[in-house]
Amino acid sequence: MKKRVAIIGAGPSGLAQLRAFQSAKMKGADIPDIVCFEKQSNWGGLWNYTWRTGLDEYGEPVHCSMYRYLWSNGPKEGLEFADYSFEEHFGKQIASYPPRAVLFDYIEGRVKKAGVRDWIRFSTTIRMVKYNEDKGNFTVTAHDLENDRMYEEEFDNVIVASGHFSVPNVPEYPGFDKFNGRVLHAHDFRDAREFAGKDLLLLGSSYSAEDIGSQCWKYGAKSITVAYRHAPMGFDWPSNWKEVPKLERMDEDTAYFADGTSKKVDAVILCTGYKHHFPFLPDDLRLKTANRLAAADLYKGVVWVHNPKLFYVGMQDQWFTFNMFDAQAWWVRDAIMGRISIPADKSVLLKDVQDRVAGEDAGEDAHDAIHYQGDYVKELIGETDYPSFDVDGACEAFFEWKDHKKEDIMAFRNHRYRSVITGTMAPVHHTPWKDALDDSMASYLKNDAAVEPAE
Ligand code: FAD
Ligand code: NA7
Repeated sequence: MKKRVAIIGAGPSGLAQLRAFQSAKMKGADIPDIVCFEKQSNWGGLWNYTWRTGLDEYGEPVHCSMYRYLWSNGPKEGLEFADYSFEEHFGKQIASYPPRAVLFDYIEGRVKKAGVRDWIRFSTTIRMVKYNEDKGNFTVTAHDLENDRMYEEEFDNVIVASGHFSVPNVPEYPGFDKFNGRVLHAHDFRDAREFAGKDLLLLGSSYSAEDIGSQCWKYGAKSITVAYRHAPMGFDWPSNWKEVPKLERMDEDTAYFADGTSKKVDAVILCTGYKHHFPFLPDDLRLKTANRLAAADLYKGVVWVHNPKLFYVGMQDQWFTFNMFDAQAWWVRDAIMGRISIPADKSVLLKDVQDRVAGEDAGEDAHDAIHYQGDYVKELIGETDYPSFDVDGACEAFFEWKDHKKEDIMAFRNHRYRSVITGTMAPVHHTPWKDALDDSMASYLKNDAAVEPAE
């Protein structure tokens, strides 16, 4: 009997897993039967944009946390697939910070080429996964949303690739209930134009605060005030942008901060992060971790230490994204296919997790963190047949990116980097980011700048 493998989620991580198995099949391997369950009607995960917020047409929580006008927040040279370059997909090199639609097209291009769409059951939410001690396998309960039908199937392995930037962390502050304006979480933010001419308060000091604030600034917000809990982001912000210490309370129209200052605002956007949330997993299978590079309880960052037949892909905080998911997916594939053996002694698995946590904790800054995750990617790739690529070169792109942000936070997306896959330098984008209001793929790809050849 062939093994049966369930993959939960067809976002970049789940798609990496499908591509990993398909690539083994293409090379003649006898791969397990694969079923990928995806609750949305299309693939792409967070990159599959919807205008919807709250609940979808079936009453399911909307997965999407992305918004209109979202451009990549890091250089594409840090995430390029080693087996499918941007040049292969677009027929030319493109600028370094593509908008969402362009990256969606790129993600989709690889899996269309691989021909794995039939392996996915769309509009199907996983409701429960249980481990059967007697049979040594899992029972997966799925809900076919279109036909409103629940059913169970058994699998030898389950791979959780359901993402962890979808279920919002929503704190409450005194006075939110009295505030006359809108209070929303970044997860429900969709269109910056809604806030043109408004005074905005954002809570948080990480990527969402930086980018949603920047979007609102770009599309005409009157002012941006960002309240940080521990430390400010510290960029050289435009004149109508201020960082202030922690929010203490609000009244009908004013926010009061820990330094005694206050600001009249029209709306509050909670850029307060996300929760790892797996309502379909019982206690013995459910990952509980902080959003960090060394996730809890995952041997090699992917194997559930308490039951090594269960895997998680993409659960770490992310400098590297698509190429790290690939490294993980290739490794998980090989573990399932018996090409890599997982130590039977649980203490070895736990020690591996402990060492990874200590390794991350020993780092002092973002530079160390980038190297740490780069080394992790190298480690996994080194144990599989995923095409090796210049991971250190990708780290360099991240270091430059950090410097460019420090130089000018509203202009870092005007820079370009060299592909570590093809060696080609990206062209300069035709329009500075702050002036490029049209984020469509057609507009972005209208780039006729000459491509510099590889060195
Ligand atoms: P997701 O993309 O979240 O996909 C998970 C999939 O699982 C979804 O399709 C979901 O519908 C499905 N699913 C969930 N639960 C179930 C269930 N019970 N049953 C069936 N299916 C289920 N990364 C970058 O590289 N560059 C960026 O610029 C960037 N910007 C970002 C901006 C925002 C606002 C956010 C939130 C994230 C951003 N990211 C960015 C990081 C992002 O996490 C990754 O790029 C990537 O989407 C993660 O892929 P994933 O497959 O692990 O998770
Ligand atoms: P992050 O990176 O997890 O950051 C969450 C931020 O929210 C962080 O600055 C936290 O402050 C802050 N936070 C969390 N809880 C609170 C409360 N209760 N009050 C105030 N501030 C709080 O999430 P992001 O959404 O920015 O980024 C997630 C992904 O989306 C990322 O990978 C991007 O690619 C896009 P702290 O620093 O802990 O003081």
